[in-house]
Amino acid sequence: MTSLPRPPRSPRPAGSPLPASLPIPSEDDFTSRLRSPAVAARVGLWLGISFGICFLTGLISHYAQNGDQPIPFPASPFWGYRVTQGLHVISGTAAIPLLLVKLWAVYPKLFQSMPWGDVRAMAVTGLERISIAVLVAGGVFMLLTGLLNTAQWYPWSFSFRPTHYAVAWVTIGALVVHIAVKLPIIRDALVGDVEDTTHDRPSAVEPGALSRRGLLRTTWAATGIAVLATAGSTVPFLRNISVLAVRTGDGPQGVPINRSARAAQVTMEEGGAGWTLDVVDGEGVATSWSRADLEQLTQRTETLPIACVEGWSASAEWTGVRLRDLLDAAGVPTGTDLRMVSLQKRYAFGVTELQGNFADADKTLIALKLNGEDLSLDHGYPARLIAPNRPGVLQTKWLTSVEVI
Ligand SMILES: Nc1nc2c(c(=O)[nH]1)N[C@H]1C(S)=C(S)[C@@H](COP(=O)(O)O)O[C@H]1N2
Ligand SMILES: [Mo]
Repeated sequence: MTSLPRPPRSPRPAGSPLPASLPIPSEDDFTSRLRSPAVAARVGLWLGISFGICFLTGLISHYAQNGDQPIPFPASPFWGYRVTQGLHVISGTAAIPLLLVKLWAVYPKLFQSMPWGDVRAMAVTGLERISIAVLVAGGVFMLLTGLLNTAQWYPWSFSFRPTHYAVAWVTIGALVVHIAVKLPIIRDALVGDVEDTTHDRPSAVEPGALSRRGLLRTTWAATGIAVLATAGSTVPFLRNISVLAVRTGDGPQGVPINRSARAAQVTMEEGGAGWTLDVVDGEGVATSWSRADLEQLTQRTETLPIACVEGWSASAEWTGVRLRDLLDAAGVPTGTDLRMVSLQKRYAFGVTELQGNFADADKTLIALKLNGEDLSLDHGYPARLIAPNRPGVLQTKWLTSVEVI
């Protein structure tokens, strides 16, 4: 194709306070024909799909962790949360290379000049730019905080979950606005050929280091590698190639550990001879069980995953007493919400709420054993909660009492 003559650089408005030497480029200084809506729309389509999956699975995770659930989060299928949270982390990971390429492809727009003089056009352009600024800032914030969360690193002082949740809504709102505004171009670009130049900036005429198809193939490959490098955290057969993943199965008794007994300041003595698991109702302690008492009761074995909100999950075989059996012995009616209280004195999650439908589920256990051995202290000895379809963070270890709310 013949390259078009390079259009003149757009003049700065007279009286501009910027000294001529400041190297702020104009949109027309970007000449690569790779930075085209034909490329941006294709990468954007997959980025939008990733954001969509991430948003929906994030809503599920947020709801599952809410104390207040107008419609109770279901206790089945037992693997549901493992799948949705796995998808959440995988789609978020996939979005990182996609967002980088997308931003690279549209970067020149940052230097687009305003339609000075035309008030209406200025208002429309201004609003559109604000929505893009919100979208970019929100998207980067979501992916960065999510990524650091999977690394269990919290270099900030705000509370992760409410902040990640609030910014998610803002980001998705800005994304919807962005897609609505761009829909005609997106549609044109996606039905047309990738080499099509209809919507290109006039200066985007120089061939890049790659062809457009080459750039897209590289992007899909980078996305695939990013996913494979982390998905082993949650997809068992990928664990051996997932170099960046917390390996499923690493850790004592074949299950990783998120917070150790040491970090939670729980000692073996506390779970020793004097330990009991008390069921407490409005009138005080209804029943009190030592570990030996619990071992005398009917033992059940269930295969259930720990699905950590931070992205890893691992399935294991848990043995112990059905929680409903203990509640029946204590005369607690079905459908009762409970507070699961642990020996832990530091940090959050020492106490969690268990909705009635979870407390009553057949698979919900007070586990005493993991994969055939007594629980290790780090896995919650002497007794821990393990319930189906429940975020890992709420599978309370080192239980000491179960309280009726
Ligand atoms: N008491 C208490 N229980 C807890 C935690 C905690 O910090 N304190 N961490 C939770 C988290 S975040 C996860 S993912 C699971 C992990 O259980 P595991 O260490 O046996 O794999 O335990 C949960 N139970
Ligand atoms: Mo977790």
